[in-house]
Amino acid sequence: MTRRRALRAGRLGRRARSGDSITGSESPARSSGPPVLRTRSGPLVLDRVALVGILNATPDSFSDGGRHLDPGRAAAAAAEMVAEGAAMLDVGAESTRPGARPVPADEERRRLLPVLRAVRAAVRVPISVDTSKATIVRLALEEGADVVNDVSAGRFDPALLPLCAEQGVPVVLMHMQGTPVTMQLDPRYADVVAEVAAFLAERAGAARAAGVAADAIVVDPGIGFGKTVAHNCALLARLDLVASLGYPVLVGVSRKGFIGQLLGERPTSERLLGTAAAVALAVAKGARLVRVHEVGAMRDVARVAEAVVGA
Ligand code: HH2
Repeated sequence: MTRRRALRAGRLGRRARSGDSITGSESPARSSGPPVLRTRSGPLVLDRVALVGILNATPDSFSDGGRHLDPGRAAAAAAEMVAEGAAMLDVGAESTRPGARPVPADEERRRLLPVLRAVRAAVRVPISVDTSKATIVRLALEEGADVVNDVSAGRFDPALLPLCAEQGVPVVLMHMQGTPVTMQLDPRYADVVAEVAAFLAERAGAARAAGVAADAIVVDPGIGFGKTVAHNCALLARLDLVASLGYPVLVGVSRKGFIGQLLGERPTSERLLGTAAAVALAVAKGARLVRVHEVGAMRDVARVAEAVVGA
């Protein structure tokens, strides 16, 4: 981290501890009422927590790898998730689990497009495409995707944010330290929450400088992306600092490694209740979108958590 970024992160950390927000002049001007993501498939009104169902068209994703490579099976899973309450689906074709190597664009396209086509035909809710490549974004938008979900927040491909601006589509900007190959080797922060918030403020600024509208930006602390168990817990505990940036916050905790580690090396198939705890706490601290595998179960969790928050 540069000295300037470290100083800024330190300032953010101090302000967070003193309870102030970090929005200031950089925050998006927001009219009254809930945030709304305007997508080609209609508005996604975030007056309630939106459940984002995960569909990975990959052979190797850490949890659902291989299950949705077949377009017919992916479409059936998509329809089921929507019936269970998914407000959006996130379709990806490149695993970003720790240690995963980048997938060439040709391979990503070959996996993604048939699945995306089938899913688009099966559901009407907005679909986000989980990719860091502008060429894939362009093709996915032609196949009916509505939102871009970039785990690199526009850093891996400089053409991605200008393309989102040109196409007028919302974009999810996620924090990651390093790359999927390196990120879990030795993640370090002086103050993880302040540094992640400062990074997201900077990337939101980059998106706006590229022409993306303020109300088309979603930020995400990137749970599990270059973070230890303690870092992930700190981010969930102080997620309100990220929310205070003024953009809707998306959180992806579903079945992730830190839950397995907290529960004594539980396999991914046995992390449902751990995921539920993390989703409830994320909602309590301001998450407006939660990216999950088990939509029906997490809908119940989110509904109860938001009722308590709003009481
Ligand atoms: N997590 C994963 C992938 N994409 N996108 C956002 N915005 N936030 C996340 O937390 C996030 C994400 C990793 O989970 P998964 O897709 O289930 O696995 P894999 O990367 O192995 O495909």
